[in-house]
Amino acid sequence: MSARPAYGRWNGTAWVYDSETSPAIGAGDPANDNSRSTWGGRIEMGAYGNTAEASRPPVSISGTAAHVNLTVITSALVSLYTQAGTPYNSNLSAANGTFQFNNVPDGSYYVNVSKAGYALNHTPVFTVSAGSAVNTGTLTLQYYDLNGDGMVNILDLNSIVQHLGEITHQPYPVYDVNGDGVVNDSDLDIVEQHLDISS
Ligand SMILES: [Ca+2]
Ligand SMILES: [Ca+2]
Repeated sequence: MSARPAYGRWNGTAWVYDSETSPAIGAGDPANDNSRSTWGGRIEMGAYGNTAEASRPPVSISGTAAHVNLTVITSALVSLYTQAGTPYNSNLSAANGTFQFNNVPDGSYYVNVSKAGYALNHTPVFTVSAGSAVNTGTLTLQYYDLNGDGMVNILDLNSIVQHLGEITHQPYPVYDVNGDGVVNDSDLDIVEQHLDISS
């Protein structure tokens, strides 16, 4: 059990990347049967090295969901899709807005973030390969359901009208949907373009 994996190994709390690669694998004890090694679910990596699956490095994709003013958004639905649009995995953003997908196979993907009352956002397609740790950065979402009744409707437009001209304040500029610091016609226009988005 002295051989290390080609790229990454789980040390109990995080993936560790060793500088040694294939030579260490080739030097592994031939008595170790690695033919059944699988990639993905295994944390205890006692045997590795002689299969493509075993030597595949872990890939992680992470990022943050936030409002346009960068206030984090918790419990946003974060979905990882293949380039072809096939869902691969999904998760909810954490209390600090972050999300992460681990052990993603090599390939091309995009990340979609959505939450009720918000317009969805997604990343461009990006490609991950051997040992990648991709951070998508902050994905911002526009909030349209201003009164929180589950629909983007005339009531939301009315609420903006009632606050027109107000300088917005932290932490959450409810009526300043485009985050430019003031409640204005631009906010009305945006919400109007997204009427009837339901939760
Ligand atoms: Ca509403
Ligand atoms: Ca505004």
